[in-house]
Amino acid sequence: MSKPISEKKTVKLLTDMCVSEGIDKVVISPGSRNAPLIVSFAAIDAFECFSIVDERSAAFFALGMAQQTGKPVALVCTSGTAVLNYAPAIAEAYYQNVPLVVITADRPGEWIDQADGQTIRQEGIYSNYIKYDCSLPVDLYTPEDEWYARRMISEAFIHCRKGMAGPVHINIPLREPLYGRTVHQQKRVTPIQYIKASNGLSEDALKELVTHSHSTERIMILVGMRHPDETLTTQLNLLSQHERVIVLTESMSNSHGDSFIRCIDRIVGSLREDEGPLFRPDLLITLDGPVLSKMVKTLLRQYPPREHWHLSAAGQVVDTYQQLTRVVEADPVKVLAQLHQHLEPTKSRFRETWHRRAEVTAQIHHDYVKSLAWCDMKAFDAICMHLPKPSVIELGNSTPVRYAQFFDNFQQTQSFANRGTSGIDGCVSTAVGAAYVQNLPVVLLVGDLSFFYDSNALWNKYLSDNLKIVVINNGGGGIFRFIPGPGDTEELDEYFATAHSMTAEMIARQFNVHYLQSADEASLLTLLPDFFSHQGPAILEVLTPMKENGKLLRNYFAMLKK
Ligand SMILES: Cc1ncc(C[n+]2csc(CCOP(=O)(O)OP(=O)(O)O)c2C)c(N)n1
Repeated sequence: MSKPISEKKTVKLLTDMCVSEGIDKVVISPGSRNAPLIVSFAAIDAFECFSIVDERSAAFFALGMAQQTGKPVALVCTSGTAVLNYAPAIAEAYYQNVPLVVITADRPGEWIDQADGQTIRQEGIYSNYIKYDCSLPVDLYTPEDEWYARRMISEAFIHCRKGMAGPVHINIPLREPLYGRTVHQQKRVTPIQYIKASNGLSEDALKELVTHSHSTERIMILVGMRHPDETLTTQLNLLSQHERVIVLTESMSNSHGDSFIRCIDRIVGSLREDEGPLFRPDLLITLDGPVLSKMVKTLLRQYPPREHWHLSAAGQVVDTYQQLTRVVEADPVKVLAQLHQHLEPTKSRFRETWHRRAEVTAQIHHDYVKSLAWCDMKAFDAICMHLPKPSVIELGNSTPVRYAQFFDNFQQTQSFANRGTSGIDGCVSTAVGAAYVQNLPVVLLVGDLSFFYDSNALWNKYLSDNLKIVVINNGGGGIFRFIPGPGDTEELDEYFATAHSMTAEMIARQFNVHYLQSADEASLLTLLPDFFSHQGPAILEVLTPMKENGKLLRNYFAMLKK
């Protein structure tokens, strides 16, 4: 039976993670705010604890041990100037590449700068000489808090050892009372593992990946926003031939293959409550680049994979699905090639399950769009059928980037969008810049608010002939009529959708850009060929009924579920 330790959940998590990460030496300096840390580290047999009053010397003592063993040593002190006294040894460890895990107790945020004792601004206090720093939540009230804290502690250990070793800082705010103890329920904590594999996976790591992949009939490779990369696409195509592998891509994945699942939202949007487990992977493999589909994110958070490997050239620790088990710092192409070489053919219905649903939902999609009255979705359908081939698509944030996810044609072009931070503020300027250096037609699909917001993009001497801008003018921020929440408020028109009746015509005239306008399907179909073949920059404004779009999009998902 384990001994009682501090009742603080953050301290329990931190000490558990220190055990899993193999910390065996802890240098403690006395104090009150760090009492929960002291009683816990001292009570756990896995740690050899040292007591040194002077924090400055304590930190150099830890440095000496870590320097000789090459293993991280933990330091624990109270709040206030105690923290500053670690600084000389931390700076030395930083330039000497010695791994130290610096744990400082702190007051909760509301007490900082309130003339309370031993309280200074501790977050980021060593910022010039530290490989990673974080401040844990004050308590772990929700599973999200726990996931957040676990991820930050994992990251601290990763950065402590990654590449050139060095010091990391975990600040831990603790609220009174500080001395309560309890015997916690034993929970398994699994730190995120970090594997460095610049030249591909080592024999051991490869063996593990292969063992995992062999023990599963359900592997999902989810590709988010990426620049076109032929070698990656080739590897993904090879892997997608396996019965137990599905490759999910989005319009901005810029990776195309006959066996890929392209319109993710169509499929995930069709799943009933009880169907999630059928579509869940056991092993999820992701690459750098954000994934747009909220639906697939929700699915994977609700039905988490047993293992999630993130392959990242930059070694980024990104846990979008809250279940990350490993980060592999490597060229993903190399790792996927190794996986392909070792993956034996196995009977599995996983790929078939996804593909069957893809076929069914494709049919529903086509029937629904065909039957639609005039609206944004109908306009997208017409536009995507007339896109010049080849062309480069720039997608405005808000609904354009999401509508593009539903249509197959958009999955077969080169598509880009400002999804790094998803602002509506620079979509037009980005397209102007892209068109300037691109020989292919560059087609921007953008909402009216995003267009007006960034209409200064046209006040620019570098508008090129290949630039074609389609403004989907639905009289405001159409997204707010679709997402749950704003639609039920009386502020919808004025403050969310910011309804208006402006058009882009005068702006086009002001900047001497060719302008066309359509307000129904027949005129759009007539104008599209002229628009795309116009010799010079052009704007096609498509007017759609403001209030219908949200309803029709909601109906679309209702139809998919039927
Ligand atoms: C700079 C910035 N401000 C605010 C937002 C929040 N926002 C997201 S979508 C949106 C409305 C966009 O409307 P529109 O461009 O007309 O596209 P639609 O919703 O009709 O597709 C707003 C204001 C944002 N993403 N970026």
